[in-house]
This record gives sequence, C-alpha cells and structure tokens, in this order.
Amino acid sequence: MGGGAARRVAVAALALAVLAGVASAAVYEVGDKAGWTVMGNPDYRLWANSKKFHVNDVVVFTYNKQFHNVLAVSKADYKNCNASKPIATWSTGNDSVVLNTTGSHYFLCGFPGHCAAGQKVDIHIAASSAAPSAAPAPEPSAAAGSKPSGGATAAPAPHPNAAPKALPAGRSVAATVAASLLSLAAAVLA
Ligand SMILES: [Cu+2]
Repeated sequence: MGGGAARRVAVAALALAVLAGVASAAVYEVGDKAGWTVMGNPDYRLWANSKKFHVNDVVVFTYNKQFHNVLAVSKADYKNCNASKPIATWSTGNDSVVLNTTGSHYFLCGFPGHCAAGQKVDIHIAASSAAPSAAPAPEPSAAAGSKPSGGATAAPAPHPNAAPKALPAGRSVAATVAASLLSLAAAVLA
C-alpha cells in the first residue's frame, strides 16, 4: 500500500468529519410559515416543543419591523413580559440568532401588548445535546458507517444580523455544503 492511498483515505475521513459538523447545525424559522407575529396567535410554545434544538442551531425571526422586534430576555422578564432590560435586541425584520449555549433562550416582542398576547418563545437546548469539545478523528471505516449524532463540532457563529436572506429554513444550506463536500471526496477518491 503506497502513501497515496493512505492520503486519500485521510482526506475522505476529513471530509466526512466536516460534513458531520456542518449537517448538524440546523436553521429554524420561528413560527414556521406564520413567522414572528401576533396575527393569528401562533402558538410558539407548541412550535418550540416540536423541535429538538442543538447548540449552534440558528433560529430566524421574520417579521414586519414596523410592528415587531426581538428581545432576548431573562427567565423572569420572559415570565412577566418585561421588555425594559433586554439582554440583546434585534430589529431588522429578518434576524438570525445562533443558539450557542445549552439551557433556555428566552425571546419576546418588545412592542406593547405583544408579549402578553403570546409573542414570546422559550427555546430550550438540553444539556445532553451540547457539542463535544473535541471529537477524535474516527477510523475511516467507522466514519463511513456512523451517522452524524446530535453534537456539532464548533462552527464559527455567524453574526446575528449577517446575511439573513442567505439562511432559508430547514437544512438546505447544510445540505448544499454537504453535497459539495461529498463530490469533493468522490473526486479525490477517483
Ligand atoms: Cu410584536
């Protein structure tokens, strides 16, 4: 066996490792098609409970910025709909927020009455879904047979307001990157 074969295997393993990391950072549209609103009273608790969030997932708030905004708040302020001391504020109408820690992430709309009307969401990331700090490089055979697990390797977090339009809901960005990585690996192995 020459060095070339070993190198090709190494490159393929690297591609798979990157693929696993990219594929597990999901992008979710808050409220799905309804977006971030009080119109139609979307049930954001139901929405959040229908997902399984992981560290480094991205939630996108889409709304009319004349009528809404997004405030990250403490648990107490979330409960009381207190918008007076937010931890962070977004107001572009299309805001991508990276969930970079485990635990609960509390958001509400700061416009008068909106939080009380239900425009608030508690996005919880279970501790067990924390990203591993350093994943050891797997054997090529093991890598080929294993599925990406819930944990993501740390990906650089985009700026909250960076290129929101480039982030559609779902995993299509990850899928696109995954596809190009797979063709790269195939080309190297050919
Ligand atoms: Cu609002």
